[in-house]
Amino acid sequence: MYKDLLSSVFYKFQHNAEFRSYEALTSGHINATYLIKTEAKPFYVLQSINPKVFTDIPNLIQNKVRVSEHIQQKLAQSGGKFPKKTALQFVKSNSGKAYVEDDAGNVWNMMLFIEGGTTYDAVPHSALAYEAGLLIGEFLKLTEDFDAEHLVDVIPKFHDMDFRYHQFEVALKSAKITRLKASSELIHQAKSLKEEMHVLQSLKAKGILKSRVTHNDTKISNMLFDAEQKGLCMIDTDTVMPGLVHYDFGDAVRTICSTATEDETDLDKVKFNMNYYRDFKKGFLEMMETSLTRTEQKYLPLAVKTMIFIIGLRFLTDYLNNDIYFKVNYNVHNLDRAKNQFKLMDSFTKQML
Ligand code: GN1
Ligand code: MG
Repeated sequence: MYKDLLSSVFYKFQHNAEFRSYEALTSGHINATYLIKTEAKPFYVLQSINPKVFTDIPNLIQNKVRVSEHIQQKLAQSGGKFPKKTALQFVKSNSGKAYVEDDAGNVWNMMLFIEGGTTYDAVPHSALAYEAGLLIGEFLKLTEDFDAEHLVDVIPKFHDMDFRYHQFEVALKSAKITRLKASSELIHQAKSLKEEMHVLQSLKAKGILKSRVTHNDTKISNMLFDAEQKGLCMIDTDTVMPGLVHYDFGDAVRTICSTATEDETDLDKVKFNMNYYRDFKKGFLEMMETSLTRTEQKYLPLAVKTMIFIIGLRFLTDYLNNDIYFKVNYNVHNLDRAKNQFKLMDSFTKQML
């Protein structure tokens, strides 16, 4: 059945390919994504965007397409200066649009599948942390001359601490007693860190830290590497919007420097790997050092703590709200994810700040 739906959506896009089979790509928490296998290569990636999370899907897709085209152009003009080899390529619909709607009103977009690309859920060794630093640094470098004004804020205040903290406080008021009890320790920690976790936000509000084009979801599984473990491109650009460089730096470190995945429930396994941090930062600064102000550089370590905190806080808030945002596989999945993030933050703080 689902095959029929995917096939019918697939043929609404411009190509001469023949649909053969599909595979669900399940690593994301938000959208539904499928690899479409065709009779001959290239294969395609077909994705339906979650309308509960993204309310302005046409503009979301336009953001992604524009940024990808910009990167493609820059790579073509750079004469091999950048190690990154490619950017996402979106396919137009038969009527020339960037997306199609199915009969149920779901909105789909499609990309060419990048052959030979691999993603990781955890970093296996230091060299990959360094390559990841180059890759995200390069993404920011290649987009720094793209006018962020041309991007629509698809999720306004996405990494805004006031907004996320307010959502947490609202959730506290309506949460079930059982869920409040189960998360009481984390709630206490979140409250005690409130002030420190607003520092970046207030520097932004004062104009001391400036917005630029940012990816906003730089977890390791959103980075594509080739067979030699060199960076190919950043994927999942749904949240490309104006933001602070700290968001992308901190969010990348959050998953790259953890000794376990976000879903690990054995907290003894969750630690912050300082060697990976040094190597990631080295790669990142090789690309970005000349673009960053002194103040921006000074706040990179705090960005790490802040981004681990904000994602942990969002998992906790969603747990308190009875799991209405992130996909969950079991009752305390979001609580486990929040505990995992708070443990990681603690390990980072003890070693670094
Ligand atoms: C979500 O797109 P996906 O599932 O990789 C979330 C990110 C979180 C991430 C945590 C739009 O990312 O902000 O960091 O989960 N994306 C959105 O794994 O909320
Ligand atoms: Mg995402």
